[in-house]
Amino acid sequence: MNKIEQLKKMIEESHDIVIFSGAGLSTNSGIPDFRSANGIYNEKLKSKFSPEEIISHSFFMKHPDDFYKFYFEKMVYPDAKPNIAHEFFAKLQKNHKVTIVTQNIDDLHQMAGSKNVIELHGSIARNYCMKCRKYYNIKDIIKFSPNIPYCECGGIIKPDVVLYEESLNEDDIVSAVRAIGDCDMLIVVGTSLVVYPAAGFVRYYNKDKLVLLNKSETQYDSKCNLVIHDDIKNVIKEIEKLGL
Ligand code: CNA
Repeated sequence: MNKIEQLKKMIEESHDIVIFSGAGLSTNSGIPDFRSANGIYNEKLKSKFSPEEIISHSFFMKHPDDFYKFYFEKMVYPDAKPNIAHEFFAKLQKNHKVTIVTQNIDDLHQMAGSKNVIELHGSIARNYCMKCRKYYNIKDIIKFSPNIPYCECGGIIKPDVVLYEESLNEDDIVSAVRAIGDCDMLIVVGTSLVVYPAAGFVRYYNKDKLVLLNKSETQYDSKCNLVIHDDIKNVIKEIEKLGL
């Protein structure tokens, strides 16, 4: 049995599946990830600050103008559409209980039709005034690009995205850990597994169907029951050819 056949068999034998996704899932939608060769961390930036510095809480508070220049240019892709992989994971819901635990902030799982999505790092789709808490959607704030979006009350609008130095939402942590601990299959896809605490959640999986679908190696490869190092779109095309 080749690896794709093994993956198909594991999926068919599972009732409760968690998809743990990262930025690599959305590169085929035209959104660069952070750590690939053509990812945001390896680009030559105009700014003297590193991406890690810029997308931190303290930087946002001190330099919202520089933050938003970077954010609108590098992190917000309002025209991006779900790709074959988002769609495949959404279709899995027809015959399986599927929970998506994502580190992505791009809203593409939901746009593909996935229902049960835990967004560990928040979403670009939601934005709140820091002064009066008024809600704004992405279209509301993109009008201001590349400048700071301001609320009617004069307050600065902040994306509901977990920046470096900020904590993850407690309810999301509990839900993610519970889903991973309870599921019978965990598919980790498109993530370098280096951003904590999210990456550590994989450790709560305790059964024998831990699958890693990622272009490059990760620190968890040796702990997985099945590892496929390929572009996720090739994996999905192959498994769909087998009728899944
Ligand atoms: P990362 O550290 O950039 O790792 C991405 C991983 O995906 C790498 O190991 C790549 O080898 C792999 N990869 C890239 N393209 C593909 C592909 N087509 N098929 C298979 N594997 C691929 O990103 P992580 O998600 O691990 O890091 C977590 C950060 C990235 C989170 O805080 C996110 O919010 C943040 N991020 C999100 C987005 C998004 O929402 N689309 C984009 C960029 C960064």
